[in-house]
Amino acid sequence: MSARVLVVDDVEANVKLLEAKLSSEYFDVLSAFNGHSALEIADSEVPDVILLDVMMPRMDGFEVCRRLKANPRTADVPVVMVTALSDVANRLRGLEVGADDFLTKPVNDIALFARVRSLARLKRMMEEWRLREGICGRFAGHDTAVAEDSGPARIILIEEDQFAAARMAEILRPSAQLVICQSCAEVQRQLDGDTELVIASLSTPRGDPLLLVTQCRASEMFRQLPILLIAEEGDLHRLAKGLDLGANDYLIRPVDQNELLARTGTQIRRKRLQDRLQENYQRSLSLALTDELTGLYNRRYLLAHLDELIGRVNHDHISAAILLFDIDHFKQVNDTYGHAAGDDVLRELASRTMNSVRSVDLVARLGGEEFVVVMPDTDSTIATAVAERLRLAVAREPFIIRVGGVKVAVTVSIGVSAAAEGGDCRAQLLKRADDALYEAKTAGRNRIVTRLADLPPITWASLTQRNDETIGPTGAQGRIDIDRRLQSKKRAQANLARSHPNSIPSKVRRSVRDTAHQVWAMVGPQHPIAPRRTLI
Ligand code: GH3
Ligand code: MG
Repeated sequence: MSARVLVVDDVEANVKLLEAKLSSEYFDVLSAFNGHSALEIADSEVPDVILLDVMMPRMDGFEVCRRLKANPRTADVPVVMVTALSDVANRLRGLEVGADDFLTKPVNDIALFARVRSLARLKRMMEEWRLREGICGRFAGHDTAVAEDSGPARIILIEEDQFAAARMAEILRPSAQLVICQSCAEVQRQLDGDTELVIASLSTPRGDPLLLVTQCRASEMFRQLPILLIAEEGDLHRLAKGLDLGANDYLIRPVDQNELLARTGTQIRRKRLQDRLQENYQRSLSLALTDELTGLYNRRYLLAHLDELIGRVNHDHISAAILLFDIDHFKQVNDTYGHAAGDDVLRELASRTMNSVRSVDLVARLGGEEFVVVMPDTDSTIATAVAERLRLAVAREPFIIRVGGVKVAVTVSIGVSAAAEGGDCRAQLLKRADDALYEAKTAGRNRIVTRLADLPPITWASLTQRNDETIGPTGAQGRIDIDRRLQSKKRAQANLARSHPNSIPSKVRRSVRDTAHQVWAMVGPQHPIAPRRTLI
């Protein structure tokens, strides 16, 4: 991964040295020689990481860092303070103004590269979540409020040295719920969805903490779990490996109390922010695609789904049918029992509908008191039978209104239509179902009407006919077009053979089997028409 790094130092030789080191590892390097130009470049270029010298004339690194973190454009850019001062007071001051890490001059290459890579990775991930949250928030029409950080964090600590473990526990306990483990295997048992941080000593004799880092990063559940490594001064190689594998931060022994508190605090705040962004994203996604009242899919999702399905009907020659239904005299329910009672009826209808169809069928609220069921691999005869089952499921038992427990008799009228191969589209399919629904309403309600397309049915002859359409343009592109059409036609033959074996003249049965094998060879085994014993 290449990252853009801004190097800030008033001594040109220092800038050149870091520039050379970073460029040799294929990082893209920007440079600034004072605080003011650093702020300008950071604002306009938004780098992935900033390496910031502390001692600079006019504006020192602490002030630059404070301003970077106060600017919303640069607040998420990780800042590494590069300093000759390794004393605790300066480190703490850096953490207070929002620095993410420190490197002490002369800068160790391994620590530098590992740090920059790990921080750049973190920034990109946060950007991705913020972007998704922003888009989905707009899409779903709600704003993304910041959740308050709350409660003590659950931290797992792997530390074989009991004295060190007890000391760390004493420091962390007031703001954390600490679980101390003696081995990596014990950590695996203790890890759960509530864990917010793992602190792992690299010198743990029982199990390899680096393996634990790899395992967490490979698992869906713990991919985002912060891991803080504790290393000895002489263990920098393993530490760099750990950071490369995905550990988030580290502490060098002897561990300073305030640095431990500051670094655990930063990781936990990040994890909570990330969880919030992820939750908002998922909520926005579901708000954008589902109906709030009933929990069913909404119109937007339904229309996109229908387009997709009709594409498959036309291309892969599967069958599909829809039911469009509407509550009879629903206005009277509202007028008699109130709007809240009407809402109860809508919710109960959604639930009865879900219980009347298969799990592969899609149930959506088109709007108001109008609903749609989309059924793949279903012809009009079966769809009409499902419609009757649904009509009875609604009419058989009265609906119970929550407030007052009143029983209300509800019925629905249903229009049924099936998608026709050879050029049907979403609008026509919905129009036919809507016409059928209108007919059911005018014929007296609480009934089903099925309306089919006025298109010639697909026959074996129409599929085997060699017409001019299969002979496309010549040349390489023409060849590809023809291959695609033949592929589609052969797939259609194979599907017809599977769904209606009796419609095939016996003399072509052998050729169909060959066709199925040929198509299978062309489209690969992942395609559903892979030859089956039952085909012929
Ligand atoms: P028909 O048998 O011809 O369908 O008659 P109807 O009364 O069901 O149809 P009409 O179109 O006259 O009335 C539909 C009513 O549905 C009017 C509207 O206020 C109500 N409605 C639409 N959306 C909601 C909703 O979300 N909640 C509630 N409670 N009522 C709704
Ligand atoms: Mg109605």
